[in-house]
Amino acid sequence: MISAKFLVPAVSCQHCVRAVTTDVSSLAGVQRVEVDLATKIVTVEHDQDLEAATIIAAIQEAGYDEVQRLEA
Ligand SMILES: [Cu+2]
Repeated sequence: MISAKFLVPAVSCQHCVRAVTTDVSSLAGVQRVEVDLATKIVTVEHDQDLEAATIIAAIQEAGYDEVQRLEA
């Protein structure tokens, strides 16, 4: 299991938290999604074979174009 962090600056309310959580959770291999509204950091626990690019794409599909991967 890998824990990856992404900064999503446009996350601003509980609606955003739900949208990102729902889209990322729907990916195969995702164990847990946590969105911190204060820091705008999305933490995703996932299987080894799920790539960061796939998670970023899911966040962008939720409507948040700017996504920055943070080093763990
Ligand atoms: Cu919002």
